Amino acid sequence: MDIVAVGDYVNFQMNDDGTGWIDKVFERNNYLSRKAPKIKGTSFRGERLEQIIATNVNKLFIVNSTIQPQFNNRLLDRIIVGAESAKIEPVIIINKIDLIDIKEAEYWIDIYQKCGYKVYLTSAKKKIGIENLRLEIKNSDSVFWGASGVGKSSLLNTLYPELNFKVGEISTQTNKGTHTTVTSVLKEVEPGTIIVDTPGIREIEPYGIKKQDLGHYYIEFSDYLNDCKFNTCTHFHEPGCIVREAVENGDISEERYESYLNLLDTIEDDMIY
Ligand SMILES: Nc1nc2c(ncn2[C@@H]2O[C@H](COP(=O)(O)OP(=O)(O)OP(=O)(O)O)[C@@H](O)[C@H]2O)c(=O)[nH]1
Ligand SMILES: [Mg+2]
Ligand SMILES: [Zn+2]
Repeated sequence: MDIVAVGDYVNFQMNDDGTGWIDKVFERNNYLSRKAPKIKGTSFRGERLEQIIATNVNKLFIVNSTIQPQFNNRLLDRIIVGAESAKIEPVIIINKIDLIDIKEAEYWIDIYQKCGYKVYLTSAKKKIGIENLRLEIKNSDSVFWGASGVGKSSLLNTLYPELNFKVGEISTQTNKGTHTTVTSVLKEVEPGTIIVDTPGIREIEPYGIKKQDLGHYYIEFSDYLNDCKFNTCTHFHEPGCIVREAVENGDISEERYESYLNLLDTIEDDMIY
C-alpha cells in the first residue's frame, strides 16, 4: 500500500532550498483503491498490490461519457463497488450529452436511479447540468474518476475555470481517450470544497473483496441477501438464492446482475485477506 497518497494530511518540514520531507502521515478516514494494473513493479510475490486513488474523500464522482468513449456499464459498476466498499458516496455523471439524443441514455439512467444513485447529465462543452453539479460538489471532498477521455478534466475546468487543467483528444481510431491527465491533482476550489482530478483508467479490479461479500456492494441486492438459503451464497448457482429470484422477477436489473457475475468471476476463490 502507498505510504502517502493524494488526500492524506501530513506534517512536513521545508529546507531553505525548497526541498523538504514529510515527517508524519495522519490516519486516513477512508480511501479509494483498486488492484494495481498488471504492469511491472506492481506485484509482490505474485500478488497484485493495492493502488490508492485518493484518501479522505466523501464523494466519488464517476464520470462516464455517452459515446466517444462509449458508455461502459461494467466499468461503472466496478467503480461503484470500489466506492461502496470504501464507504464513499458514489455519484454518477453522464457527460457529453450534447452528442446523443437523451432518450438513448434513459435506459441506463433508469437502472441507476432505481438503485438509489444520483445521476447527473452534463455537457462540459455546451455547459449543460453544470450548476446542479456545482451544488452537489459544494462543501465536500470529492474525487473524479472514470475512463480516459470521458471529460473529467473538462468538467472541472467548466466548473472552476481557474483550474485550467490540460484536456486531451479522443483517438479517432479507438474512440477512447489518450490518457491526458497523468497524475492526480488535489485543489481547494472554494473554502471547504476540495476536488481531486485523476488519470483515466482502462480497467478496474476492486482490491480485497471476497466472493461472498461482493453482493453487499451491489446495494439493490441488500433487500434480498439475508433471505438466501446459504449465508455464504454468492448468488450464482446456489439453490435457494433469493437474489437470483429477484432478477427473474425483474426486481433487480439483469444488466446489474450480469455485471455482478462478470466481476464475481474475476475474484479468486481462495482469496484471503
Ligand atoms: N462533445 C463533447 N466533448 C467533450 C465534453 N467534455 C469533454 N469533451 C472532450 O473530450 C475530450 C477528452 O476530455 P478530457 O477532459 O481530457 O477527458 P479526461 O476524462 O480528463 O481524460 P484523461 O485525463 O485522459 O483521463 C476532449 O477533446 C474534450 O474536449 C462534452 O461534454 N461534450
Ligand atoms: Mg483528465
Ligand atoms: Zn443468493
